[in-house]
Amino acid sequence: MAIAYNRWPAPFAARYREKGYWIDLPLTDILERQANNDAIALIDGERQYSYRELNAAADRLAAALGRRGLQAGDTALVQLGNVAELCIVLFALLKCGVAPVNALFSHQRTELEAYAAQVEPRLVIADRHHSLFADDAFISRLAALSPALSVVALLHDDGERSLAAMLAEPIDNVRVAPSAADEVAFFQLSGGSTGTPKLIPRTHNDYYYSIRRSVEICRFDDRTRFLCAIPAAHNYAMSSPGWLGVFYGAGCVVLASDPSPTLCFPLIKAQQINVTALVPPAVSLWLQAVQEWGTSEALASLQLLQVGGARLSEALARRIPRELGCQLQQVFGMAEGLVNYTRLDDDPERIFTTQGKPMCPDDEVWAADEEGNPLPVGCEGRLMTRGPYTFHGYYRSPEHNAKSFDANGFYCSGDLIVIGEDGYIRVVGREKDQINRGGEKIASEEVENLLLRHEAILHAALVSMEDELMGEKSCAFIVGQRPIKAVEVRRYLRELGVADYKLPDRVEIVDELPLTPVGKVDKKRLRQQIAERRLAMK
Ligand code: J2J
Repeated sequence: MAIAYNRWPAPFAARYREKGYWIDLPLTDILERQANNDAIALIDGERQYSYRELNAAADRLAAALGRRGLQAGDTALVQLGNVAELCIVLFALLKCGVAPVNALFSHQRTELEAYAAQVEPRLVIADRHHSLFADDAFISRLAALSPALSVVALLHDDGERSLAAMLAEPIDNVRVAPSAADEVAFFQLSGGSTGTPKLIPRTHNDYYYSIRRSVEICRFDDRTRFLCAIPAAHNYAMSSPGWLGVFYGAGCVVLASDPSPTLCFPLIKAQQINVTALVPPAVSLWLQAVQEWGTSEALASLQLLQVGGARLSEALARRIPRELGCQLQQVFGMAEGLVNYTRLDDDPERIFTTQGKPMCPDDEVWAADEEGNPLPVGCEGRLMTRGPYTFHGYYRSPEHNAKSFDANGFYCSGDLIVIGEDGYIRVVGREKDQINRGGEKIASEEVENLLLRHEAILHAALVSMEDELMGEKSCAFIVGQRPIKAVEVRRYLRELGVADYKLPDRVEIVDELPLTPVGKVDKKRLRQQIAERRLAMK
């Protein structure tokens, strides 16, 4: 059975097909069109795969999964880091129509359980080297949440759950098939602003368009040598144009486990990398490294640096071509769909000062006032959008969807933007209750709910505080029944099993939380309070 999701209204789907955005091919086409190509597609440390080998590996795994009864309409929970198996697994799942949630490697029990409860996976693929999967206790917990769970395959396992063994099985005569192009290919993770992390169904048709158009704008081709040093499971790394875009263009992807200069600079030199994608804090670290090491010679092959995921300051933007010796491209995207790019031949001023313009002529983007009415060009408002690759609803979340979309199906991203005469967008703020910690998104409500489960915590509010490196960090204001120390709060959250980046960077114990006239916690005041307190301490 196909996975239920909110479809595009029929007239829109017809138009997107007519205009050639939707081509009714499954995402497996990205790899299969290169099935006889012996060029190197993927490098992970000492291991490398040609297109032919990558496709064959995905075929073998798809057959192994098919043999175990997995089929179109099933779902999977996948948690792998930046390793070759992440790419192989994704294609194998696409080949047999199984739609995965690709959790980030930094995710812990709370996140994975929330995803499992929503998609009820029939399959789990993870890594024994992740603390959650070091033994089988957590797998039993997942099985309790998902009665359908029948297959578990683990990287770095040499027992009966070995992913490597599954990858080595012969194909035999197993027949598998991808899901139809207008069905769900996989779920992307929402940055979120609610208590439970939301999932975004993405179809083959919409996602394939976003990849092809990104490849066109960023001019990826068979000479592209892309370093993937941001989490490969993230939408940015997968599709803007990301590693899927590189594969579409028949270039080469080199994986790195993190964006640190000590790891990446030698890789860039050794692999003659010409394009990579970063978040702003990593850019700061790269600039600092070049300054300290006194040369950008290691980066000589690098031509294009994409920066996105969080606001890039104009000052930092201007330093990129000067100090790193490459061109900058700003990318303002979201896992829900819409992606904006500065164009490669744009005037440098535009590249330094805007977050680009929508990639598709049929992306409808406007700024709304508080009543949801369109504002004139140049005015600050809420980003509203719909288009051929922007979703129409979070998975199984009718109530939240009712708030996130207007009556005409426009999605409200929660970003505050200004759209210029020329259609270029500047991101100037945010309305959603979320903290953007250097590209990693924290839904305040999710952390607050976890804090409130502590026996001594009466009220909790998580707000952002400015940070030079990360852009934003998080501060938890807590009203307790007794004095609680910051370390206790963090230890508590860690024990509950939440990703490290969600742990409050700072904890403020207060007697009460300020309220707005309508009785909601006044987060604006809290943000001011913490800013003033930190200023006074300097
Ligand atoms: C300011 N804020 C930005 C930018 C994202 C490409 C690039 C990024 C993402 C991503 C992505 C920003 N300046 N340049 O999926 O395909 C903030 C906005 C946005 C939210 C989306 C892609 N680029 N943001 O970051 O789903 O607030 O996707 O709504 O993780 O990140 O976050 P996410």
